[in-house]
Amino acid sequence: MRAVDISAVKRPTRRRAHDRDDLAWWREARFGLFIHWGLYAIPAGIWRGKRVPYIGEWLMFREKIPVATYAKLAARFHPRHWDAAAIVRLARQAGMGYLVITTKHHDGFAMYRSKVNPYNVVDATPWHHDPIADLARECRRQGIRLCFYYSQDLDWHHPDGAWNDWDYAKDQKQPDRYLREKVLPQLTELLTQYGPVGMIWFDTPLTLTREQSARIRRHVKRLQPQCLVSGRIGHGLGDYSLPRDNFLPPGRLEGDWETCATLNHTWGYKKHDHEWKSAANLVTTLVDLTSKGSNYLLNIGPDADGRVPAPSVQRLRAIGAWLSVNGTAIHGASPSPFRYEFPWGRITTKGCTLYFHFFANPPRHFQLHGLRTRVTGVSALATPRTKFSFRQTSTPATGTPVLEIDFINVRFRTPVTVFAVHLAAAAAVEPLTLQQPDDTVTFIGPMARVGTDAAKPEMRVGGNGLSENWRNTRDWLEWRFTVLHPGRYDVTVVTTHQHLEPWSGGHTLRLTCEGQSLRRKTMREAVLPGLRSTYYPQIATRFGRLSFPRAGTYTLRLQADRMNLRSKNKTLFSDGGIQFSEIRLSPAA
Ligand code: JFZ
Repeated sequence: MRAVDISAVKRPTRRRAHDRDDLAWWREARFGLFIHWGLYAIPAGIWRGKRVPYIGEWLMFREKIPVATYAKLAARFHPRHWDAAAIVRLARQAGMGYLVITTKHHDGFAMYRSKVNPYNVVDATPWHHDPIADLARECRRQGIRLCFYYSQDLDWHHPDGAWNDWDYAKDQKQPDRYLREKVLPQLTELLTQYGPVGMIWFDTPLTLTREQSARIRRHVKRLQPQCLVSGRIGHGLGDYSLPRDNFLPPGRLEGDWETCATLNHTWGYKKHDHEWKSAANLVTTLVDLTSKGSNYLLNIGPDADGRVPAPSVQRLRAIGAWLSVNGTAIHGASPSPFRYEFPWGRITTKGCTLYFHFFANPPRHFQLHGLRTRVTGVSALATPRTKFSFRQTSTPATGTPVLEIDFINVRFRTPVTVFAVHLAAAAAVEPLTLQQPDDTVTFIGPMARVGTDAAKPEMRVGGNGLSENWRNTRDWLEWRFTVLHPGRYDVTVVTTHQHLEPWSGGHTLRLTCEGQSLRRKTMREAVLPGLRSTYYPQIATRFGRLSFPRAGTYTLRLQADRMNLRSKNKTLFSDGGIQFSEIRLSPAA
C-alpha cells in the first residue's frame, strides 16, 4: 500500500501573473484563526463513559458510530453561549487577519443553513440558527477575512462519501454521486449565501481522483474567482501548500505555505484535553513559521455551548499583545534570506530591513555569519530610538562576511525580542551551509544535493524539507559547507517521525567527508528538545567525530549502507523510509 500522497504541495503551474494577487491578503495576514465546531463538541472526547485518546472530531469514525446513533446528537445541539462577535473580536485581538470555520467536517453535518441537505444546524437542531451567517456579518463588520473549511472527500454521513464502511458497503459507493448530490451543491450555497469568501480550506484528499479535485476547484473559481483553494484539495491543485498538521519545517520553505496547528492536542473540543501550549511556545512558533515562509493557522474548539475555552482565549490575547508591539516584523513579512534557522532565534524580512527575533537575551557581542549586504543601522523594534553600534568584517581564511552588533543594555522582553537591521539594499547572503559563531554547523535537507549511484535517484527532499522515499542504499545527500575554525567536531544525525506513528530506525548510514568515514546504525539515543519535537520527535544518533585541518570549504555526503525497512513503519501518510531531518556538528568536548 503506497503512502497516501496528500500532495498538498502546489505544483508550479504557468499561472498568469494576476493570479498571484489573490494571495496578497493571505500573505499580509500571515496568521489566522481555525475553528473546529460541530456535533462532536457534545460528546467532547468521551464515548460510553470512556475518554478517547485521539482528536475529538474523529469520534464517529474511530468508534464506528452508526449514522442513526451519531445523528441523534443534533437533537441536543443548542449552544446558549454562541457569540460570533466575541469570536471575531478574539481573532482581531490576537492579531489574526482571517478565520476558517468548519462548515462541514468529516461527520457530514453542515454547520450552516443547507437547503440541499437536511442534515444541518438549522433544520436538524433545536437551535434552528445559522452560525455562519453570524460570522459572515461579524467578519465584514470587524474586517476579518471569512473562510470556510469543507471536507470534500471524507463524509461519514452520506452513503457515497468516503470512509464510512460500517453503515455503507465500500464497493457500493459512487463518489461522483456524492459530489453531484452534496459537495458541489453545498459549495454553491457557501459561495452564494454569505458574500465574498476568502478561501475554501479543503482537507484530507485521500480517495478523490485528480479529475474530481479539478472539478471541485473549477466549481469554486467559477462562483468566486478570487476565492483561494487550500492545498488539501489534493493532486497539487491548491493555491498554496500545506504540510502535515502541527508540522514545523527544518528550514525555509519555497513558495506559499500554511501550517495548521492546535492549542492543545485536538481540533474539536475535548473536555479533558488540558495540555495547552504556552503563549511563549505559540509566539515562538509564529516567528519560526514566518521566518520560513509559512502562514500559521491556529485552532480553537468551542464547546457544545459555543464557549471558547478560557485557556485558548488567554493564549490568543497574549499573542495579540506581542504582535501589538512586534507585528510589523510578522504581518506582510517575507522569510529569512538564510535557508537555515539559528540557535539564537529567527530572521524575517520586509523590504531592506531584516528583523532579528531573539528567543533569549542576545549576547553583548553578537555575531552573524554570511550577510553580504551593507548594514546601515540597528535598532530595537519596540523602541526605534534605541540604536546599537555594529561593524562588518570578513574572516581572513575564507572571506566569510561577519556582522558584529554591540547589544549593550538590551532590555529583553520575553518570549521574543526583535531588532531591526536596516540594509543598504535587499539582503544577499552566502549560499552555502556555514559554521555558526557558536561553532556548530547544521546540515538540512533543503540545502542538500540529492544524488545516486544508480541512474536516477528515488529519494527526494520534500517541499516540507524532510527526505521522502529514502528506501535504498544507492541514493545520497551531499552538502558543500564552510568551516571557519579548524578542529574536531562531534557528529549527530537527526531523523524524525510523526509522533503517533512508528519511527523508521535501525538503518546503517555512512557519512563521508574529507576522506573520513563514519558508519552507524540509527538508534533512538536521544530526542532533541525544541519546537519541532512535540509532534515530530527529533531522534538523535551520535555518529562519532570528524576533523577539519584548516578553515575552508568541504563536502559532506550521507548515504545508507544497509536499510532496515519494516512494513509496520508504513502508514497512511509516511512511506516507512528514512525521514532525515538534519546533521549537526558541534565542537568536540
Ligand atoms: C485533518 C482532519 O482529519 C482533522 O480532523 C483536522 O480537521 C485537521 C486540520 O485535518 O487531519 C489531518 C490531515 C492531514 C494529515 C493529518 C491529519 N496529514 O497529512 O498527515
